Amino acid sequence: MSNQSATPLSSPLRDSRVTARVGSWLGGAVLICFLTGLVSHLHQHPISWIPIPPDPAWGFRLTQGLHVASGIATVPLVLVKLFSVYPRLLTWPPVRSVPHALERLSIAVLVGAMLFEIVTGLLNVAELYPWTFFFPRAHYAMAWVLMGSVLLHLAVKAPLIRDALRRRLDDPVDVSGHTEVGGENGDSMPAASREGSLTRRGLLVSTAGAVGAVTVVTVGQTVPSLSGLAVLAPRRPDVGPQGFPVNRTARAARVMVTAADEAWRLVVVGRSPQSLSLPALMSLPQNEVDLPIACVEGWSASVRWSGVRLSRLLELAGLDPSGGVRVHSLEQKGLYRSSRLTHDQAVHPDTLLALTASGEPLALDHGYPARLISPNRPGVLQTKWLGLIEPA
Ligand SMILES: Nc1nc2c(c(=O)[nH]1)N[C@H]1C(S)=C(S)[C@@H](COP(=O)(O)O)O[C@H]1N2
Ligand SMILES: [Mo]
Repeated sequence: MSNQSATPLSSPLRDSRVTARVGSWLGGAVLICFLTGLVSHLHQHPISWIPIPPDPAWGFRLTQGLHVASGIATVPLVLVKLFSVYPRLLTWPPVRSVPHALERLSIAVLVGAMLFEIVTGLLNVAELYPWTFFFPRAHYAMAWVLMGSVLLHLAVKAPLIRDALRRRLDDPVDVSGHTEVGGENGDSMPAASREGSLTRRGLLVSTAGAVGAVTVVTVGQTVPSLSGLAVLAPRRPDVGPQGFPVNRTARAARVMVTAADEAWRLVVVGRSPQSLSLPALMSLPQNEVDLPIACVEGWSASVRWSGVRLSRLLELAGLDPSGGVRVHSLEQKGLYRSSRLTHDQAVHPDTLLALTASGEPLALDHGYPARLISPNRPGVLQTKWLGLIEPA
């Protein structure tokens, strides 16, 4: 019997040494994805005793870039890991004992949660929402289910994983003590020496290559020097009015008329309330900053903005920012029509009421006549088409 006739289910690639190595990479990616996801959640659902500082300005750009990149990297890793174990997931009878049933249930939860996170995350990157639940809430809740089942899995499999990682990949004896059968007479042969078949090492190298490939074709959505390679990323960071993408257009936000109206005023609530026209705002001292728009969907772009420091407007209106500041859009509906700044964000010298981008008046789709731009905040909190500023 030649090696060729070996059934796929007993492939030497399906070996705990492969599973454990791919599993440890997957574990690393999941951990990065989870921690950076927590950062994103904390930005959008602040906890007063864990304030997120306005510095470094690129903080969210980095953590969200890592979140989406590590999430995408899990796709080849999950596929290879499932490939390496799936015959064991299909064993008959499916349940042999109570502990066995519990083990299988925990794996079902683990795989289910993992697939849910990948699918919803990827669809969100593509701005597709073919479901009725609220994506951030479901994605966040399931992340905890996933982390719980990963920890349980690690605890249950710890001895096996330790053993499998210690064993050499090209050793022909698998963990269970069976020698790989190279011929009918029981010759053993290292998998690495088999002609024409993928070795375990080869599979791991290909897996690493696949991770590299999916990263290279997507990470250009946030790494400018790679933007030309971002063929699988839905957004290029340099494509759009004024050289960067638009998230929600003025038409979608139904502000086409109100934002372009000459009667537009920015109202700032305070001891001496202000109602400022665009020329009035332009006659105030203007400041210039380079700050990124970093969308939770994974794209980001660095833009040069100019406008009036928010702190100056607060002073002018006598608005005390100690309890935070809330900015409101002209938009009547929509989840992101208003946002809150902490005291530190509100008074940061780089936090602007931006009136220009890339040296031109804001495009209507980028928030004309005035938008918020503030360091180290997710794109969803950089509110466009502002109409009102008040104490939070
Ligand atoms: N009023 C309002 N502002 C908004 C949004 C919105 O839906 N409504 N979307 C936000 C999101 S999700 C992002 S990523 C940024 C993108 O800004 P841009 O469209 O100018 O690139 O705008 C933010 N500002
Ligand atoms: Mo966004």
